[in-house]
Amino acid sequence: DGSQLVEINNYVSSNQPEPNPDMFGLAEGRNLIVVTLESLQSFTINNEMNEETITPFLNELTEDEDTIYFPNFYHQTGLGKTSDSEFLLENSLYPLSGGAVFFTHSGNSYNSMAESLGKNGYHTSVQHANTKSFWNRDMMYASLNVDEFLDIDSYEIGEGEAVNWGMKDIPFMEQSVEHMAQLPQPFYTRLLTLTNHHPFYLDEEDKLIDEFDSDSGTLNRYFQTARYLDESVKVLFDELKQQGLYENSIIVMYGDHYGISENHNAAMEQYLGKEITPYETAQLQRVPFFVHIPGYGQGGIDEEIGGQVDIRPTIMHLMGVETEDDIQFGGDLFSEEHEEFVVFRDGRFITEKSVFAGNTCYDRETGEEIDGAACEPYIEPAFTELEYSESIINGDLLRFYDEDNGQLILSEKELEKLEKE
Ligand code: GP9
Ligand code: MN
Repeated sequence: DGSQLVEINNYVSSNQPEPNPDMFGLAEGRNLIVVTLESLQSFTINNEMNEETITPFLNELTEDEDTIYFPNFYHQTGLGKTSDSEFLLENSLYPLSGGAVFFTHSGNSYNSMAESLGKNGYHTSVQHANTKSFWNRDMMYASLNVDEFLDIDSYEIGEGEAVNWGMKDIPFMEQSVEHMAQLPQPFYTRLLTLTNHHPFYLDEEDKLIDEFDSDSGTLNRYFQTARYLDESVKVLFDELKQQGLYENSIIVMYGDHYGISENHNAAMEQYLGKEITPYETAQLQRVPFFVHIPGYGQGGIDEEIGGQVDIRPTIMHLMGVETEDDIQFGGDLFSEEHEEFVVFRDGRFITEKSVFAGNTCYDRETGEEIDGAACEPYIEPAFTELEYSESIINGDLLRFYDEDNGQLILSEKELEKLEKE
């Protein structure tokens, strides 16, 4: 019942880092464009495959003065894959350990970023060229208070414009920007890409680099589809400029989850030129996170360690929206007080000094096994985070919370019960 929320609320409120005053409100009033970079892992960024650059446009952004790039950023998804990443970013809650929360708890009350920005005068939408019921998105988006879902019916897929799972990312970006030109402003829109998805097939004309040469066709092709995704991001930026939407927007991009599973470890070892230990597997869960603010001028590489649960507070503060009364598990990555502690959905975790994976404690920088004492103090907190988040979802506890004034909504009986405790 609602009284469970008291303890959780105390826990999350005491862990909220203060916004960084230099970043708070920097993008206030601008359009917010969030791009999900399907299956993109950070090892592709600023890296080569047989002397070919994998992500030339994103690489440029890592050195761009209007962009902040986070190389130590991890996905925290479970079985719900893309949908889990959406859940993390909208709610700053962890997804579930079993099953996709988009399917199991689409009727819950949430306090999503879409809802909150909606209350701040934003039109909110998601754009994705797939059927609306995939991952139960149509149901979940209603609960997340997304105003409009531009699904496959909003796209014109011409001859040769589909491959693999559906519409190719380049025409998808072009048409999504056309949609944006029609949206009421300011808007918050999320674009979900699709081409860089297993099994990573492409038409000949879209192969901008060669395949890799391992025994895994999956990994070999992955480099090509990642290269194509990168090209589509360049198209997005170009189209936004052409439509006059660029200057007054900010563009946030993140990788949703791994593309290359552990089934391809032998091929990955060949590519990386090192053995894949549980430490390396955990480090391979890094996904790119970019915040691009036209005109910012002070960008660079931010080594802060964070995860998808941190996206919501980070963005909300940039948009000038306070989140101190929100029940969220992440923290603003720009805050001086942000804690470097990333919990994976399966209980592995990363701290400033250590990586805990395969029940072993590793030095985060060197990957050497170290004394378990370095990880020990974090095992219980990692569990608590996941457990509290899970209780919120399973008990639909946010229906007992009024986020507008930060008050718990408890019945007489629940209040009595609390007094007795
Ligand atoms: C499907 C797309 C891919 O609409 O989001 O889903 P995934 O398999 O990556 O979760
Ligand atoms: Mn995905």
